[in-house]
Amino acid sequence: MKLNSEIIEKFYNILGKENVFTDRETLKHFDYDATERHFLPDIVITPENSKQISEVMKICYENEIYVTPQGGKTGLSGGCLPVKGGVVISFKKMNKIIEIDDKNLTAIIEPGVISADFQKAVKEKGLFFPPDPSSTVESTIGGNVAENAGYTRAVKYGVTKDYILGIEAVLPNGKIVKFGGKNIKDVTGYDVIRLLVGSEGTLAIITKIIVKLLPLPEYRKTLIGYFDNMKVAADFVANIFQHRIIPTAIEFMDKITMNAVENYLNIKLPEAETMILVEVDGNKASCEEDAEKIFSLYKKFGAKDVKVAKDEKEADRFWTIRREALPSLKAKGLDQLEADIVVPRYFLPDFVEKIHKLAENQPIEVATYGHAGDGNLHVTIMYHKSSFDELVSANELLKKYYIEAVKLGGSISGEHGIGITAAPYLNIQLGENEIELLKKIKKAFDEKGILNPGKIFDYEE
Ligand code: LAC
Ligand code: ZN
Repeated sequence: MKLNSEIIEKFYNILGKENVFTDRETLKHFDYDATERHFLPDIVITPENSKQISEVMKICYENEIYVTPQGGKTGLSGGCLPVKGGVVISFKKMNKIIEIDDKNLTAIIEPGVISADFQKAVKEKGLFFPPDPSSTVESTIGGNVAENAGYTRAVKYGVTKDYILGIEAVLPNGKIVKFGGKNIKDVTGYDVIRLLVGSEGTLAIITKIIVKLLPLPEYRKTLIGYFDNMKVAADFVANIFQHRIIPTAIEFMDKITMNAVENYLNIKLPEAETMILVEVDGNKASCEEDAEKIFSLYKKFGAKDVKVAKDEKEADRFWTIRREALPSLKAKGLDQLEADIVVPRYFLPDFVEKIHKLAENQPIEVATYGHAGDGNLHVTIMYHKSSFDELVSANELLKKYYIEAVKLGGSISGEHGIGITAAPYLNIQLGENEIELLKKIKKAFDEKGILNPGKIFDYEE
């Protein structure tokens, strides 16, 4: 059913007029994410608490109105896009850090908290929340939880799901549920928390999050180096692990990405096939020791321009080169398809080689960068939409990449989610039985299919 004035009136009563928007100008601020696709919602609401969301959902459930939760709009798979219109729930006003408990090492936060703000708040207390995606200054914790965001520290610290101890959520029918708490251990009933984390806002609307914190590592050491051969770089990476060192991050960028970063940041990088950044953290002595070993491994494997950051400022400069990969490629101004592929870590160079081979003789440019330590690479296919040939080959290539990844035992998404961009390819990785089970789970939460429709399954352009 479409929204009508009677329903909007009810929203005014629940939320107050100041939290309900129907004018086109405002709606346009909520119609996109980092995929740069646009879908206009019919109405945007900015609730202030879970009770209001519950009341709104009861109305939407009864009237079968589509609802899409939305965080910082930095997603790369379209997870927060209202592809079928309806209501967008923005968490702008549910952005409070309710508590940082330094005795239990936990925090309670609302989903609209900006990741970087939370990072800062815990750091000030000498604590640490490892999940910190590249989009940290804009993305919200709720979005990170919904997408089970990865980030650069996953090699050592795991991904977002490893830090979520408790969740409060509103079901599509308006009922409020709570699972978990501050406990490190809890096996009561099914692990609904794990199910909701990474469910891309399709099962329930997360309204409160309890996270686990760690003590802030006292020290970090960041190194950067460049290789002429990606396979050698992979052997270098494997060797770090063989020396029983688990770095905090191992990041890479190929030549095309490096060139884009050079242009975007107006800097000069060494001529090479690939850049590898390695960071270790922990206590000072062990960091120094590990950094020394890693430095000699860079050298042993023939890397050039190897540098160990002298101080925090220099470390941040190394990180900027890597963090700016995505905006630098976007700045090239071409149409893009993006894939967020994972393969077992050591197969990464074989896969990158395959990617470039498949793109040979195509009127298309393909760049790769990402998290070498996780075998997680972001593939950016750049083309001109206006050319039918390029459009067709870009889409064919994307599909081939997914097929090759799965052949290697990989996955079609490591950290960006399936959303709408990877939805047409879900059956490359999952079989009929698996998809059937996922659909039953969706139905158990959302029998009318009103919550975040068109995601993960059956998306059609
Ligand atoms: C990154 C984002 C795009 O790794 O996932 O920079
Ligand atoms: Zn990434």
